[in-house]
Amino acid sequence: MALPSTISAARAMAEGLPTQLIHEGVKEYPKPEAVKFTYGTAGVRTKGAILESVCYRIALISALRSKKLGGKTVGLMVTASHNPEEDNGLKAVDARGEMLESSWESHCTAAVNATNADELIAALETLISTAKINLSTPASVVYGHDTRPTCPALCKALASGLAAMGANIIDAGLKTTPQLHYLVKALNTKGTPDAYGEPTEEGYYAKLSAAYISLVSKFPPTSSPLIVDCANGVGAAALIGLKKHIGEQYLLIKAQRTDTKTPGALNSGCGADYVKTNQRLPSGYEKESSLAPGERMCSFDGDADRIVFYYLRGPASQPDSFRLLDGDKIASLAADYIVELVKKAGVELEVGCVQTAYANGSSTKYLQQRVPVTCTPTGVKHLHAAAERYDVGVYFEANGHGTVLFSESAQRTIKEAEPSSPAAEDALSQLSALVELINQTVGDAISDMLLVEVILRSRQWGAEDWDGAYEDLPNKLLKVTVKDRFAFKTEDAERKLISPVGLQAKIDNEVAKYKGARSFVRASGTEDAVRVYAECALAPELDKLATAVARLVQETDV
Ligand code: 16G
Ligand code: MG
Repeated sequence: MALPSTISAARAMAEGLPTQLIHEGVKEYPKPEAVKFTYGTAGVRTKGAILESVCYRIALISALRSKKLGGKTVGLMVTASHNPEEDNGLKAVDARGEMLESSWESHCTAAVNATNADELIAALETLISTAKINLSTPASVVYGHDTRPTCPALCKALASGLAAMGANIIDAGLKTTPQLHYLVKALNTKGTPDAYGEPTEEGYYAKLSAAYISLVSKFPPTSSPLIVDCANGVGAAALIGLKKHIGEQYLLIKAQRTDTKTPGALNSGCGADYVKTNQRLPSGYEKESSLAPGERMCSFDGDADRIVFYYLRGPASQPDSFRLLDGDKIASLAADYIVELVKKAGVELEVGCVQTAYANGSSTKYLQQRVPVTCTPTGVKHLHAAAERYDVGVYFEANGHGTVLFSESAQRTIKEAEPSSPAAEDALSQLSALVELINQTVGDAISDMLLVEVILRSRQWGAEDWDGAYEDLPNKLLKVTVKDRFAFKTEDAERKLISPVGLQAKIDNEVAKYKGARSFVRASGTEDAVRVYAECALAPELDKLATAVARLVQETDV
């Protein structure tokens, strides 16, 4: 189908939805039969080969979202993050660079499951009347994609949907997910007093690198390189871009797993999810590199919005040498550092931390002794919203998704404060640079990597010093396949099951048998399974506890 001219489509919009074009689009991108799509925590995610209809339809909704927001630019990102290469997905980004407003998710689900054009148009009309959208408002949408082979076809479907709606289309090309979020925010704030940065990929590197260099330049450099596993994904390209802006005297990086061309390489035996889930080095690392004990290493995921660090305490051949520094450890490092700076700066700001039930109990205990801590359900949007309630909200999932949010008033306080001493002045200027360094729109592997490097450099710490903050409780994550995962409903930030009735009491009984134990069960938002998390004080008891809870889930499955 040829792309309709934006002007004629825009004219048609003034009268109503471009129904003729939508009929053509649905014909060109038919919904696969017998597939039910869900727009959930990570947008829609499934096999890339069956996603064209989803892209076309979510594009229509994005144009409506932009209209709803008075023509501000919204974003679409084509990625399946840490999932295997044949998967793909689509995620919508709102005008301030945050996740799509959650009340729109059900409209997305309705639109992607409509079986024909009339049903789709009806779903869009419901959205238009519910959200009171003025169709004559212009629309603008920027989209980007990761390195998956299905991306070009999906982007084509997406562009076709945007053109049908007469939207202004900005094709950002290959981007990390956080870069796309950055672009949305930068485009919408350009030329205003809140300008976030140049709305280009170069602008992103320039902003981060300037802040990073100003933060580290007064500390002696670390001589050992940071070994970065790019998951054979888009993070590899971003790292090259970043290195052009930050000289080796400031950051010595050894990039690994940068192969974005070999089919099947993406996230295979590497990446943040592999390292976190298996609690081990990327596959093959031991053989390739002469890994000195203590050397800092980190892994991005496939779209570079997640990062975990790790190091070896002894020789790679010893199984207990591997030490993980996950999202919880990053949160603790960041919260400590920011609390200290706020104190030194002499400003009144409440620093708080947001975690999920997956946070290791030791990290929660450590953080609670220092800052207020909130627990939310899994998924970035929940943590992000809770972090916005603090002046400075540090949020991280254990899996490495996270960032730090400085509220508008906190930013003003930092900017306008009158320092009472040279030390306070220095702390204030470091806080100002942190506001620039940290991607405030969403967790960002590159920005988080730089943040960790800044803190380690300023403390003159190695990985082992950082690791010393607390000792993780032994923990395990199991996946149970059930008939209907939606039967598993939770409350109290996913820490308690309310359905199936009676199961929670049985889990509590089991947990009570072990020292310092905790376990919870929740339905996955991204896979057709139920997840079981267990932790306890004594490592030899862990398997028994996790298996017992998993068995309870299986027995209750109806
Ligand atoms: C998605 C979420 C991530 C969460 C994960 C949980 C976003 C951008 N991503 O990847 O935050 O940790 O889902 O997966 O919100 P699960 O529901 O399958 O356990
Ligand atoms: Mg990701």
